[in-house]
Amino acid sequence: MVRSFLAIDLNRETKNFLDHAMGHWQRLPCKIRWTRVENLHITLKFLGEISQDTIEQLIPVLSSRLSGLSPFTLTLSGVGAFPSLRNARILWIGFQESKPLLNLVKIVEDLCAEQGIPREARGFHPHITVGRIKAGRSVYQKILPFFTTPVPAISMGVSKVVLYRSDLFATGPVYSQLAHFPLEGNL
Ligand code: 2AM
Repeated sequence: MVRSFLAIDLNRETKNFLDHAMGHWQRLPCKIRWTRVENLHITLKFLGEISQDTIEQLIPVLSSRLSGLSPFTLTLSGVGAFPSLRNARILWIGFQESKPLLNLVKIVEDLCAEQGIPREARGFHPHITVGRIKAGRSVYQKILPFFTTPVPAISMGVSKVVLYRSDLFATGPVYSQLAHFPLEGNL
């Protein structure tokens, strides 16, 4: 079984901004595991542990459907936390609303469901996870500078979706690319 997920990679400008910002946030007085720069991404769909057979069936289906979609642009917007600011566990950077992104997620969910992969029960909220709080509850006050960080409206073109394998280690996950699906159509 392979733990895997579908994601959008970030452009250099976005990674540079986040790298710089995480350098500041690292000084916050709270135990937080910050995401390694090479691991930063937007998750489209967490596939969970799926079989090699499922992966082999999914790749051509995604490839043919996604190749018909057009590339689009995403723009960074704001910071936030899951499940809520007051009870922050996951720290993230968000995006401006994007219809093409929601359309892409719907298509991905439908295609994955056809292959027997359960649909995401929670609503889709596009984000980049930048940190995971490892100790402490109600750390809102301690990490206030995170929530007040100005986020520049950096835009990035999205012209492919990537299928990643995720291997978990004590030092953190290692992601490796299994396939990528260019968006090269006009839908
Ligand atoms: P994230 O996008 O909020 O960081 C690989 O594990 C990616 O899949 C992570 O980036 C993670 O969330 C996302 N993901 C979604 N649901 C998950 C789950 N139930 N367990 C682990 N990761 C999940």
